[in-house]
Amino acid sequence: MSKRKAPSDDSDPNHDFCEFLTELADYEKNVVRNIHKYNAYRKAASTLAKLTYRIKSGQEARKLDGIGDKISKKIDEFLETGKLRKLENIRSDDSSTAIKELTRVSGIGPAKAKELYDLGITNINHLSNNVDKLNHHQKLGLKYLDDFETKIPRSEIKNVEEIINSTLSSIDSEFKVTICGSYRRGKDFSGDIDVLITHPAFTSNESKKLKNNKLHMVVDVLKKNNLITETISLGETKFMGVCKVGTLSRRLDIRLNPYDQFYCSVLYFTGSDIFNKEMRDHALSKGFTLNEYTLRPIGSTGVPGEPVEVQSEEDIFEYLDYPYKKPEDRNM
Ligand code: 8GT
Ligand code: MN
Ligand code: MN
Repeated sequence: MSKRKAPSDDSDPNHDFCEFLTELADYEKNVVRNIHKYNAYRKAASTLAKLTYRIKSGQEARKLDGIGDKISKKIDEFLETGKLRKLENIRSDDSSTAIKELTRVSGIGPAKAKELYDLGITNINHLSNNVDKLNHHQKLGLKYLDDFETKIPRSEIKNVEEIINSTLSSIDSEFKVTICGSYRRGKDFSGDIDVLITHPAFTSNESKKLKNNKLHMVVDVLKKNNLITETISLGETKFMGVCKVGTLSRRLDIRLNPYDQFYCSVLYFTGSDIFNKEMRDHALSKGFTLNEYTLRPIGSTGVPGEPVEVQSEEDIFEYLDYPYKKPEDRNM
């Protein structure tokens, strides 16, 4: 999993710091379940990842956005000793190790992992003998663990995109399909496939019944076509499941969002999650609330008003006085 690079690598001069910060972030998310600390470590890693020069001391790092006293001390410790005591302790702790392993399974979050650990289940092998403790999603996560941990090359996602496009256009030429997530951000490899679908006949002010039928219809036709092989969950607007075009099974997410809310949806679903969080925080500082559907001004009473009209992703940035970032510049 970890692709180690020498710290001197020109393209990524602070890679080793980012690596330990990411490991600490995952520990905070999965074991401690402190989402604030998780965000703080991720933010610091993202700041360091953007630098084109090597950080020489904690003091130097301290001047950067999102790096405080504690993280700058860790950078010093790492520079002086080549490791971190905190990480050494985490790595040698049984419950941390077990929770880290169990959360590899799609559908097993930190709380479920802790529950399993408390039942004495400490590794994947144990888990395979205790599938009765798992729900439908978690069972599929275990079944396809190896496949889901294998990154998906762009070419394969492009293939899926073409299959979905041609399948949907053969039933209704007005479907609009956009592959979002890390693929839209230009990554060479992705963890899953995130598909956003809209249709002009499905807008935010119409009855729920129609959208219900539409996503079910989409999933049905993609199943008949043998693209979708498993369903994890299927709601009115959200499908989670599994698809297969090559030799491996892949996690597939589909969203069906209203046509008039396409640009907020595509922004949200493109991510990254850290980028989304920064943009939402920025929106709040400008007196707006931004979500997967709309951008709304917050009035003096604190109640969000009517959504502003948005004709492009750029419009959203412009409303917020936020310098436009192309999808490939949202990898943080
Ligand atoms: P990946 O290559 O690991 O899949 O990277 P990704 O494509 O950036 O991550 P993702 O987890 O597939 O999320 C893509 C976007 O979908 C995120 O930016 C986020 O806003 C949105 N998203 C959802 N549901 C969820 C969810 O349950 N977890 C996460 N992490 N993101 C979600 O729509
Ligand atoms: Mn994704
Ligand atoms: Mn996803």
